[in-house]
Amino acid sequence: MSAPNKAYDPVRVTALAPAEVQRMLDAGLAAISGAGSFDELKEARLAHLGGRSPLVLASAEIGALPPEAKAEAGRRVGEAKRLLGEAHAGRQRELEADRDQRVLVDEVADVTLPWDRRASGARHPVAMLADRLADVFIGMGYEIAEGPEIEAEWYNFDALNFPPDHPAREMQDTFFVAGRDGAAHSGKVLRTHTSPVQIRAMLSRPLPVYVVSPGKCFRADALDATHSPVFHQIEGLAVDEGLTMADLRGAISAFVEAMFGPGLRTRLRPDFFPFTEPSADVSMECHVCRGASARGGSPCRVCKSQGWIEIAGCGMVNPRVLAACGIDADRYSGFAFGLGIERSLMIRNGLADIRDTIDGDVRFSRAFGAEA
Ligand code: FA5
Repeated sequence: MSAPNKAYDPVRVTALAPAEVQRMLDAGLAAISGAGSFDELKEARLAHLGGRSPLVLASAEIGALPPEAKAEAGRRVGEAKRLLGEAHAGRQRELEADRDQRVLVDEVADVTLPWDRRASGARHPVAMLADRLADVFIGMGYEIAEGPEIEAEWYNFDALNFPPDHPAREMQDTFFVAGRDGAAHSGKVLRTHTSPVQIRAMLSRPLPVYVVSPGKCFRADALDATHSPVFHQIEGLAVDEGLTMADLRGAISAFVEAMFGPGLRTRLRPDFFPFTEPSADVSMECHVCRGASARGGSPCRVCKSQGWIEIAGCGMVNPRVLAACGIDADRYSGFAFGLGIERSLMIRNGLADIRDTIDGDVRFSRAFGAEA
């Protein structure tokens, strides 16, 4: 602040002259009324009413005026500040009203719009069936076991008693993983079935073993209505003292009943797998015609009027496999079974083409329900 003027000095008080105060007031009012946003209004307030604004700086000069001019200058500046303050408050209210109006329009919720327009995802029917199949066995006391999809050839073939020249090892059936140095074989394959998980379970778990293992498998099969190069199986394995084919049959019947309802007969016919002895293929009575189509009833699309549907491969664990896993085959015996999940889905839901399960068309999945 300047020292009080003894003599009235018009130069020193130019800032407080009525025309100058009026000019500052007009500039402030114009800035405030022209502010189009809260930020601009804040800027206008700081520029015209803030501590370093011309009006506030000028008011600091009032003390330097001769007494006879102080009161009048004080009133003039005070009035200008009051008017600016009022204009600021008014503009603030206008901007707030604008904003509230915009929010009402922009954020309006039309409660009449359909709430389910955005399709919710659905789990894939193959994944749902795999869980359901596993649940049936978990209910019987089995545990879930897992193994890698890129599997050592030893687990996929050797430990399962596949001889070195077994046709399943041929390039046309198996995807071999190339070696790092360009070698044709790395000793690894994309597992061709879930049976290597049997070996992993027997090597890593204490006896007795009761496990199921759902998972992805790979075969160099051409894609057609019933084959896919990538598909799923669920494997079951029980190793305990005194297990027989009757236990295997009981497990399979319980499983068929849980999946397809009571009263369907099951049938085991001799088959061959290197890792089971004896081996069998499992069929169940057709759950649609209950065998009637094969007894002269009307034709059945599901079992192709055979009356039976093949659902799995199975057998008693080959003692050589038990031995490869360090299990005393004189004391323990085991049974195992393996079932294709896509094929089971096709049987259960009357699908004609396995390709529907891999096309990724959500309309297909949705037909099975959007289970979370
Ligand atoms: C096996 O894979 C044996 N590991 C099953 C087994 C386990 C036998 C334990 C004994 C004891 P198989 O090659 O038959 O068996 O295949 C089993 C099922 O996998 C078939 O019945 C079929 O449902 C399914 N499957 C096989 N290849 C394909 C494919 N390319 N596409 C879709 N499903 C397939």
